[in-house]
Amino acid sequence: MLQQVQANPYNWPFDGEIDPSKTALMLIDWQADFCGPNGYVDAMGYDISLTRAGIEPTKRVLAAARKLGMKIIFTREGHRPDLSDLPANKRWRSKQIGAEIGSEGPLGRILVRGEKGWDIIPELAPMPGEVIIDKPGKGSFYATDLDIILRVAGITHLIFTGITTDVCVHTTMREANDRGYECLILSDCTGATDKGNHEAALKMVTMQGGVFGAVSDSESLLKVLEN
Ligand code: C5J
Repeated sequence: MLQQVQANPYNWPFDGEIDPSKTALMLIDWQADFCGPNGYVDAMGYDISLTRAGIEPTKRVLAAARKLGMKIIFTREGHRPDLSDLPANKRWRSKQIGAEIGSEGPLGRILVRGEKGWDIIPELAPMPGEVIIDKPGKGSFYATDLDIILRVAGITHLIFTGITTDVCVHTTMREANDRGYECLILSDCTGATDKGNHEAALKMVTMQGGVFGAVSDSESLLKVLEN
């Protein structure tokens, strides 16, 4: 068992010590389309230095979590090559901003499964045996087998890294919180397409006594994991 992590608005987890056998590290959508040059986020004109900022701290947390034998869960947002799981409004909106999902780009077809842009970046590549969840939406529980995988493995606590803070990370954390998982998000292991949105998303977590869980950072967590 490991001691609590310093976090806001309460030291995490709420129920005392961290049990690594009941805790999973979540790596949400560390895909080239969200943080690589010429990917989806880049094509929309956003600053990818904001979504890349969390790569190095997440690498350190991932290494520590692997050493402790914690469950590691990767997710990927993407669609079937025939786009049969792509809602018309999602496609239309992406076209409006000049990065139509399913269209050809420098990293292959945007957000399509199997393409270069859809791949997880090499810095945070999964190892054999680690779970990868493919999802068509922003949340990682919708239209996936994530919940059954966590429950069969006896996981009750989730630590979140990934991109983007305000979209896929937040949606997944909210879905997890409603399912009773005890959640922690790491401020420097996440990033958004807008700095203000990143900060607002983190602040939202801390309201109402920790409405979706708690917020910490890699340094505070590593102090506990590497102790
Ligand atoms: C977005 C994501 N931002 N992975 N996806 O569209 O957060």
